[in-house]
Amino acid sequence: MRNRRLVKVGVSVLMAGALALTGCGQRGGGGDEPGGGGGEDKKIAKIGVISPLSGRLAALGLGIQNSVDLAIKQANENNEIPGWELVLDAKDDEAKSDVGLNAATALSSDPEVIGVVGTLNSNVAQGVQPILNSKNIAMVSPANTNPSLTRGEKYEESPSRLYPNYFRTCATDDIQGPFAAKYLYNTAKFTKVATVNDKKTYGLGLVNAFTAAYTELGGEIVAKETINPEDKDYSAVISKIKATNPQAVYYGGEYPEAGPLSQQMKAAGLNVPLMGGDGIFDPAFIEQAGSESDGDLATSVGAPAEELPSAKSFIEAYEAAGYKDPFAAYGPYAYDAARTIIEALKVSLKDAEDAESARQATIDAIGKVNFEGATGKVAFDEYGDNTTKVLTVYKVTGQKWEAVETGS
Ligand code: ABU
Repeated sequence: MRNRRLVKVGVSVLMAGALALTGCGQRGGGGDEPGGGGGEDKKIAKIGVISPLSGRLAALGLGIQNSVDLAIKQANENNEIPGWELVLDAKDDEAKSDVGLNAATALSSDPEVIGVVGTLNSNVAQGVQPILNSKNIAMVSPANTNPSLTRGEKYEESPSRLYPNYFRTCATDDIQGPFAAKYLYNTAKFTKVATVNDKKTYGLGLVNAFTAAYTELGGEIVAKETINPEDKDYSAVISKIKATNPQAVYYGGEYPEAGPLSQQMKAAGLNVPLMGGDGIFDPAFIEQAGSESDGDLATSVGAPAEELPSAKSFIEAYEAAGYKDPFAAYGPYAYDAARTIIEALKVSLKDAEDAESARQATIDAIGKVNFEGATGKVAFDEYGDNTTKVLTVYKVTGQKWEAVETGS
């Protein structure tokens, strides 16, 4: 007999949900504790999250967790899946591949888990994808931007879908890199750029995509350097770059390294903008880069949430819920990733006996979703990529990220 758990959902769960919305509750999804007194019996379906909830990228990962939590609570309160209670099961991957593997293994061993939102990091996703795929658990990432995750290593010449369970709501680096290249070459009129990457899946892939587009436009890459993420002193790399007189440095990696790199560049007299991708788009970059970071640049996924009519209700609900951490770069995309799974569950759980038996139907239904999310229209192509691809260039202005150009 399949593992099937019923909870009684009544007045007390609604109160727990309300408490959680005010930030007083720890448990996601409105709680699965038996409610008191005569409520409806409900079956459980869990939506997992795998993202950095502690460590170097927690500022981004917590925004993902909270945004999924919000989507789940709203779905429960609106009884969007009659007869079912959705429950959040969030796991911390610490932005590390091995920890992500353990998180995926734990979630995939739980028969109540039907879908997972995550991961943040493309290199962590590479390990998580096959584990969840082997159990037919849908995985929807709000933040993995490396193109190979959906279309394989040869994503340009012969794209081929690797894992049928994998989808993502964000745009990808084969668009993000060229978007940055066009900004630096066409808009900023820079013809000489140095690149630095952290040798990881995301950072290296992003720099490669940038380089191809920038040289195609006519720009020159005057230096190609790498750093080790654990390094703290970038003086050797900066000396080499400085000798080539670049007009900007394009960095592939994340803010914990990009911030100090920018700060050390300026301190060493290399007073040119550092530009990076969505991995550096967080206030923590500016805090670490310091007062000389005005003029630094980043691209990030989507249009600025504050300017999107579609994101208005998400932002209002997020603020009303009182989460301690901001929704950050990927919050609206994580909310839409959770909404993607919930939309699919409306179909797959309708006549299902339990969550485990509805996993494949959930993957099938995700492939067919088409709805207006916080970030705009959400629907997936044959590889699992979102058909809506929007990016924005941001510039540090007065020690704040300010949007300067949005395009698709
Ligand atoms: N997209 C930026 C950070 C996450 C990643 O590794 O793709």
